[in-house]
Amino acid sequence: MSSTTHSYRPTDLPDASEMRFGIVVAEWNQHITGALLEGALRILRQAGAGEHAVTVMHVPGSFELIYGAAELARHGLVDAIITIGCVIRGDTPHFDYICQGVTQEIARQNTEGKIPVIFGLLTTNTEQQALDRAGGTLGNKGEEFAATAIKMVNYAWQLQK
Ligand code: DLZ
Repeated sequence: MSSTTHSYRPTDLPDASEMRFGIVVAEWNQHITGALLEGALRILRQAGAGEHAVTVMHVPGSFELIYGAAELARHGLVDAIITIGCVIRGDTPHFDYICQGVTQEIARQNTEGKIPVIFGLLTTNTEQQALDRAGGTLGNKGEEFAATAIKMVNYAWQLQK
């Protein structure tokens, strides 16, 4: 994991071997979201999450992350959900509407739902900025999304004890 993106390392993470994760991935800008997904899966595995403990679901665009995450949570099969999408301002006439809609709805799901929903939406001005964050010069943000999910499940479980 690149040290330029954040300060924590995979070895600092709680054991994820008993945790179940859902990942909802947007198909728009697939070359970016696919790389973010790979990064997220890598960290989940390194932290001990089993192959069958990770459910990956695909939705068409970032806007559909809202429904995708809400429905996945409703089924009660996972302890946290990671959303992964990428909206590039230059390519997207209604960039602000998509970004605001997804941000507000994922925030709402975190306060009204029962499990953490990780906000893994890259919002960049250019494709290069997105590439930099999807395994490029600034590391892979997917790793950070996964590490955050593990930490939040651990947080929830600590409160349940
Ligand atoms: C329509 C659209 C556009 C123009 N750009 C993007 C984008 O950059 N990233 C992304 O994830 N999705 C984009 N979409 C699709 C919308 O998220 C959504 O799928 C459609 O508006 C249909 O609801």
